[in-house]
Amino acid sequence: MGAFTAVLNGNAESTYPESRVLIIITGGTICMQPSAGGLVPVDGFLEHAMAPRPSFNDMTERVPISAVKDGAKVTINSLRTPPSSYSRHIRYGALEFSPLLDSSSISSAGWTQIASTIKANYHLFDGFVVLHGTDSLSYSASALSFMMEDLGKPVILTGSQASIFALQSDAVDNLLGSLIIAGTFVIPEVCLFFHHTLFRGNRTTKVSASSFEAFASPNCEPLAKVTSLGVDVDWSLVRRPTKIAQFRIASQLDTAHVACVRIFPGIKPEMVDSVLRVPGLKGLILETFGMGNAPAGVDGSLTKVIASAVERGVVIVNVSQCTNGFVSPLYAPGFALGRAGVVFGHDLTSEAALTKLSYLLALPDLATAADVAARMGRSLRGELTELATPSFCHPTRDPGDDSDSESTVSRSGRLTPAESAFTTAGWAIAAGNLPAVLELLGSDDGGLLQRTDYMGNTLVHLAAVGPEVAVLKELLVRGASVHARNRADNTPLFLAQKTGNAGCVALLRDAGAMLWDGEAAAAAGKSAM
Ligand code: ASN
Repeated sequence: MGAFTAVLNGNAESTYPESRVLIIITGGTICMQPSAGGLVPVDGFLEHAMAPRPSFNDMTERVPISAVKDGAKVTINSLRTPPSSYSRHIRYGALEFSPLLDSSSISSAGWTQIASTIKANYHLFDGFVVLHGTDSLSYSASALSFMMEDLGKPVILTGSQASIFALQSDAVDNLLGSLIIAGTFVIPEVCLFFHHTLFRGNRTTKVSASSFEAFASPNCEPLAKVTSLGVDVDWSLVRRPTKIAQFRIASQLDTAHVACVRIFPGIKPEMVDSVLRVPGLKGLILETFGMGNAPAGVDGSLTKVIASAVERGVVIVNVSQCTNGFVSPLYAPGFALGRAGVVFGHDLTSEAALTKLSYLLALPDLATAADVAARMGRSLRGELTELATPSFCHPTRDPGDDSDSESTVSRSGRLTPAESAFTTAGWAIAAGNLPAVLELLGSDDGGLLQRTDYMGNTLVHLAAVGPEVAVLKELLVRGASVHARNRADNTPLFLAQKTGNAGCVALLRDAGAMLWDGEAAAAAGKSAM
């Protein structure tokens, strides 16, 4: 049966490859139903909400898949979507929290459970979708972004404003969009997907209690948007690991010794002082006016309270009550806070500031408050804009010149400069010519690492079977993914292993690459590229 017929029928003979995604269900409105005591989450989401819907289930044979639950290897039911416009099925299984929660009850224990579940299943899936209530979704997305280090696969949090069982709901769009993105694009960040938009999770804030457009990312453009034409990813914004390191998690956050105070006109210094003197308090998020201003108090009494807490070792972080913009010591009140030792949180959201502080306070290697304060002001996961000075630059390209756009290729049939750079890089990789590869990468804006050849091979696939390990290393430290799959569904590690390229196998493994159970065995005797 041809691929075209398979798309129409979506049956078992489909020739399209499958990605694997694990859905971690924590609760939230998306899986709620009415009860005598109000809306409550109900279990069995995969069977009751997804299996009956054709967009989530192409009705082919159910294949049991492996997963890890509570530290034990288990076999779970899976379903798969019909092929997407990216010619892939997404096969997925689900692990449900017990009990399922309204997200107002999710705290650092829940974040630890989500992060540990992803860590335990990391080698078994291409991406992860976390179903979560919307109320504390931005806190969880921010917390998880800090807990996950050298993440190489997509982790997408989503939920909905109305239950999936309601007639009119945003649930199907949010869940399907998350599944397709997690199974199609190597966006190695903790993201939040809502209302057709993929955000960096730690930049988001819930802006509506009822609208389907519930989240905003006021200081960072979306990473991707879903349109009628597909998913438009802004690769220039996507962060990628640039270290040769394996994925790991920080399993604890210290939310027990932090607080958040919102400054208001007439706030009493004693009030702030009493919070700052809560036994064991180590950090405070101060939500200030505008660009970071707070009243000094009579004779500078509030400033003194703050300075004295900083001297006692409390880390105080200044963030703005405005959703858009950043804090700076531009005005005298903000300047005074800076002199009192308050850290400027640039354009951090309160959610990101609070969870980042909790993360840093739990790190064993940060000994002093000064160490924590220094890291608070720097970007760890793209959560703040380090250079928060307004800038202006003229467009560098003549608007009439579309010579490097995708559309030019299809119209003229000629190779674009980006395509010929990819081809040249492919030859240089095959020849093990490191200087030539370096030269091409040096003049590239990151687009080369995203491109593929007609078989879906990235430059990492090509380098994995090339003669020069140093070339592969250069690609990886520039943020190229070890997890991308080509059209034959193979990763660079699979190809390196198949061709017996031991140096590349070792380097790819050091950089976090891994093979699924049985993948290596399945490779034997098959043409890979
Ligand atoms: N109260 C719900 C929750 O956060 C709200 C929602 O999911 N839309 O769990």
